[in-house]
Amino acid sequence: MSRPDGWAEKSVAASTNTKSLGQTMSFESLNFESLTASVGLLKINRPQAMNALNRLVINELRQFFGSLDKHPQMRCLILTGAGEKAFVAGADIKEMADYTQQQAREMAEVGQSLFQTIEDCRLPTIAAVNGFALGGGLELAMSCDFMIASKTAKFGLPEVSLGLIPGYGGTQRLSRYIGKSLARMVTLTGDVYSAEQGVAWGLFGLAVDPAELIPMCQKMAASIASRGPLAVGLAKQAINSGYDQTQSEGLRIEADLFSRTFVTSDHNEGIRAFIDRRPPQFKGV
Ligand code: CO8
Repeated sequence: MSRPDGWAEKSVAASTNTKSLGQTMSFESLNFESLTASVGLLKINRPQAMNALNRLVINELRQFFGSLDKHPQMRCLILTGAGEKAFVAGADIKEMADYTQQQAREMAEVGQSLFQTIEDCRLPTIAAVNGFALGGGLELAMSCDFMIASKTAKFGLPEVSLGLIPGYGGTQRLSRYIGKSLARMVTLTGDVYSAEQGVAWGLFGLAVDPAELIPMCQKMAASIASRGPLAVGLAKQAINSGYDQTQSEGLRIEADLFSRTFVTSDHNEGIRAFIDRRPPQFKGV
């Protein structure tokens, strides 16, 4: 696929700053830190622009998620926004201002492909929604495995107020989270809604005090990281692969993936540890 102007140049510039995961990662628009050996925290870091997704951010996220296979020690990633006010306030409106139809299509496809990679990747991801999650920001959060919000967070798909429609998957993923009627209400009004409302609709798993957001996500990430990593990956795959299928096809997928756990050493270890009344030592094999 050809890229909009400037895409390749940005890609090269960002890659020169990249160090390997697990060490300090250095991107221009992202901050990565290892909270523990197995849990990472990734921040979108453009607080002066409410962490809006410009080409650089999209490109660095592509690099970040593209390099995960080399880092099997990471078992869960928390994704959040830098600063107090925003998770991500959408795609960068100023950058989009002069797009042609062709560029708009290409940018939408690049972002959609990235968000699909996040949804499909082996690494469980938690969106810690710490403030405004609007437009592309909500679309990014929805590509994570689940979302935990600060009680002060706000969300919405305000694209229609700009004369646009969502382009990073919002018209498809929101209805899968909250149902078609509510998704149409959020999308067609373009209004901004509270975190509490998001919990009531099942969009966010929980809404917690702002100071508790990262600790809560870290606690959940620690639970995930302590489980059999192959089983966690296969469970995610079973839910995602079966979701848009008929139930009988979903059950076939589940039986297939369930049976695959029986050729892993981890399943022996998990069952043996239960019988021996000790914590399991999973190795991911
Ligand atoms: N893009 C670029 N800059 C932004 C964005 C954004 N999405 N959001 C905020 N900023 C900038 C502001 O322009 C401002 O910069 P400056 O100080 O240089 O003027 C700075 O961030 C601070 O913002 P505000 O002063 O507006 O802060 P407030 O606290 O008053 O308001 C809001 C915060 C409510 C979040 C407000 O900034 C806002 O409404 N932002 C826009 C939200 C929005 O409409 N998002 C949807 C964007 S469209 C989209 O996401 C489409 C996705 C699919 C794209 C596919 C192809 C590209």
